[in-house]
Amino acid sequence: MVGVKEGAFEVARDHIDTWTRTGCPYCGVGCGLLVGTRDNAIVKVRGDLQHPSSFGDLCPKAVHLNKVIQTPDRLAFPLLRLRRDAAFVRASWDSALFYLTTRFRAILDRHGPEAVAFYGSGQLLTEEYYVANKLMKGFLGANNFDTNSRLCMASAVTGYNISLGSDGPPLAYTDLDCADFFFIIGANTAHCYPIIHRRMMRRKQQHPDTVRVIVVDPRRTETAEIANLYVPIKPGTDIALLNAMLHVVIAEKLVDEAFVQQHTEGWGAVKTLVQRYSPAYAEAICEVPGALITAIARDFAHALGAISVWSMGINQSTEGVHKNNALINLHLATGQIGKPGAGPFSLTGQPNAMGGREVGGLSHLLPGYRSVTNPTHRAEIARIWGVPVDAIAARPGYTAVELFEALDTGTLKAVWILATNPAVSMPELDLVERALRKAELVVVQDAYHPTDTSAFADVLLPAAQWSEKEGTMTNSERRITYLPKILEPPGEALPDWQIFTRFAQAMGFGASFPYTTAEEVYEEFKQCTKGRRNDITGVSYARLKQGPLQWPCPSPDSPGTERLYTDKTFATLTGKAQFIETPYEGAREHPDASYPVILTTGRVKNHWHTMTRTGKVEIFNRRTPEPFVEINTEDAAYLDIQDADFVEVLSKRGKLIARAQVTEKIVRGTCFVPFHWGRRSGVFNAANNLTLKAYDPVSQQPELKFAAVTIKKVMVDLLT
Ligand SMILES: Nc1nc2c(c(=O)[nH]1)N[C@H]1C(S)=C(S)[C@@H](COP(=O)(O)OP(=O)(O)OC[C@H]3O[C@@H](n4cnc5c(=O)[nH]c(N)nc54)[C@H](O)[C@@H]3O)O[C@H]1N2
Ligand SMILES: Nc1nc2c(c(=O)[nH]1)N[C@H]1C(S)=C(S)[C@@H](COP(=O)(O)OP(=O)(O)OC[C@H]3O[C@@H](n4cnc5c(=O)[nH]c(N)nc54)[C@H](O)[C@@H]3O)O[C@H]1N2
Ligand code: SF4
Ligand SMILES: [Mo]
Repeated sequence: MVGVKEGAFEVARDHIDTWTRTGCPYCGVGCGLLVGTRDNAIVKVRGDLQHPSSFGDLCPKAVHLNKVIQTPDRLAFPLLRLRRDAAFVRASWDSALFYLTTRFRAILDRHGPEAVAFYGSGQLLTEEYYVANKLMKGFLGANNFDTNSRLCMASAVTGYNISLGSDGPPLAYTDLDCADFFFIIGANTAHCYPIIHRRMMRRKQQHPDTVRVIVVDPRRTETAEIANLYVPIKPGTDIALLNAMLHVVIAEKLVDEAFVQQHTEGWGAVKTLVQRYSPAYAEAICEVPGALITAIARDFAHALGAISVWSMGINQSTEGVHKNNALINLHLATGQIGKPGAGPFSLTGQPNAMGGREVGGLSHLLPGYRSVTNPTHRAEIARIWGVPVDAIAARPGYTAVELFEALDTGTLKAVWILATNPAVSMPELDLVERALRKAELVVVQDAYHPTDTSAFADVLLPAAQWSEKEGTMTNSERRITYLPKILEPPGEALPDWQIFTRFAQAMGFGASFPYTTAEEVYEEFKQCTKGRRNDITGVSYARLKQGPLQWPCPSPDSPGTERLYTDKTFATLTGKAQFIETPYEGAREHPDASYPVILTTGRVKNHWHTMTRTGKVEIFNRRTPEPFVEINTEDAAYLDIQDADFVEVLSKRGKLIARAQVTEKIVRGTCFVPFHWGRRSGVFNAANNLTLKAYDPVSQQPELKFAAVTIKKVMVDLLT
């Protein structure tokens, strides 16, 4: 009887009133979803067959979205406290905004515009970024709007800019269907970009004799299962490998001389530089056998279409920009760019990291791929915003790490954190906690409370999240998807753009922030892209409701653009792509006798970042219930560590304690810890207790993939 009852209940629960087309709120693959709802609740999520980026495919994170949206820990009302040791009390929006304007005005009056900052996220909708960015850069007077994209895509942005003259991944996913060489370096596509991964896998399965896949990673991840060749590399040494590949290309006369002559500059200097990177020389640095390096270089150059696919294993480094440039150098030397199935494809992690770059969501950028340091760019944006040219500061604002350092030293007084959880995701959590404790004012705008970061807030603002608001996002292949509002948000939660619009109005900037809908914001932003690389003036909500579009799309009758640089004219002043000298320098911290092991960090299948959402899905927690430390089998034997033993990992910054996963799938001398857990789950659970804040000098992206640590076994009874 019970069974029948439950069965009946299942049928009733699965009854769906409406299916709505939307985009996925997780990763940058940007799959199209169909969301089945009933009574203001999501019942089921399916893949959207009509979405041109995913054709109905989706991964478990999206399938289980129905369990993460309407939860008891949703932040539904503004909460306020006048002292950090006091309990939060509920406030109306009016009183919360009144409190915030009073505090902001006082800080601005006393300390000037540099004393306040917004810290956002690649998970905001394009419209939301735009409003927050405009408020900070055009009206509050400093450029202190940075985002977690600084921890994610900053090196790729800078790499593309320097090498090709503009940001923007040049490829489309259709290129994955016609490439015959995939060079996956520093990306775990199987776990982090499952639908792109499946697409590459399909291509290989269909053409097993002609398509080759190479995976370069210090860990033999599930991604390596589709590889013809897995290349175990010592962390932090990719430049040596890439320079040596170029060395082989030159030595074996595989350079596309015509392409190099006609479409590039700077070849001579790079040619000279890589002379010393013989495969044997590189082998001594990256520990990849020279013969293997030669073989990969040959395959790369001989391929009809070679695509390199990379992500955080390349970007999150003190040499992240040069790693990007070194990869692009290879594409330029072999002419593997601007034709079907070829090119350097940086995968974007967050669902709208691309939109963030388009609206200028980093502290040195302005909307439409512009820079705050460029006077013409400032003038163009000032005109659209209706402010005097000098209203936009010429100096870049604080970047993510600088922002927390400035809170720590007291130069920065107030921070408004939205759609990111820095108390888990930033390097050197001691610094982050100290900074947040010292701050005069911390505003946290999130969908949930408590989070690791909300614990430090004075004011908590409830954000409507995915499915509860409308707007747009751009995925890794420059494709914009419209996401409609499907559900009512809980309590008084508001879309992020509305919160900033109301705050701007309360600050007295109402005339410049008159928005009543997300579409009005979008229409204004669109004007900022006119004539720019990421021109979307031909894209309207009405068009997007018919289906997603790839930019540039400069007129209403433009079908959008599948692939960039097909005419081999690059975005530089001369139209030529730039070869960049990329000497190998190595990671900032060196293992030594006290800290002999290299730590690298990253993700697991199905958990999303700081787990405010995926942490609510039972089967994901069952699969990965707690942090762990991957240790190489031989290292473990040497340290007398058995699988599942508790180990202590210590760096100069702090400590982590977790179970060991002893495996041959990680190179010797290296360990790996996922970063999903923060201190709220246990002080010593956090990978970012160990990481360091050192960053790339140009992109200012911190080194989250390399720290020196020591590991030892701990007895559990000593822990209790
Ligand atoms: N399941 C899941 N998917 C996600 C996310 C998530 O949290 N969970 N987050 C999304 C976001 S925002 C991002 S940015 C992407 C990140 O996607 P990925 O970059 O693919 O993920 P990571 O695990 O951070 O790192 C990728 C790989 O880099 C390797 N690596 C480390 N050091 C080096 C090195 O020096 N050289 C090389 N060649 N490889 C190295 C690691 O071993 C790891 O396998 O994933 C997106 N997708
Ligand atoms: N050690 C180590 N650290 C890392 C990395 C690593 O590889 N290793 N990777 C880095 C990278 S690439 C990234 S992208 C970051 C990610 O790190 P975070 O951005 O800190 O991670 P999330 O958990 O995605 O945080 C998003 C927050 O926004 C909230 N939220 C969700 N939807 C909305 C909304 O619509 N509005 C608002 N206001 N809030 C919302 C969520 O509840 C959550 O608190 O981590 C970085 N940190
Ligand atoms: S691959 Fe990424 S975008 Fe596609 S369903 Fe999974 S998480 Fe969402
Ligand atoms: Mo990311």
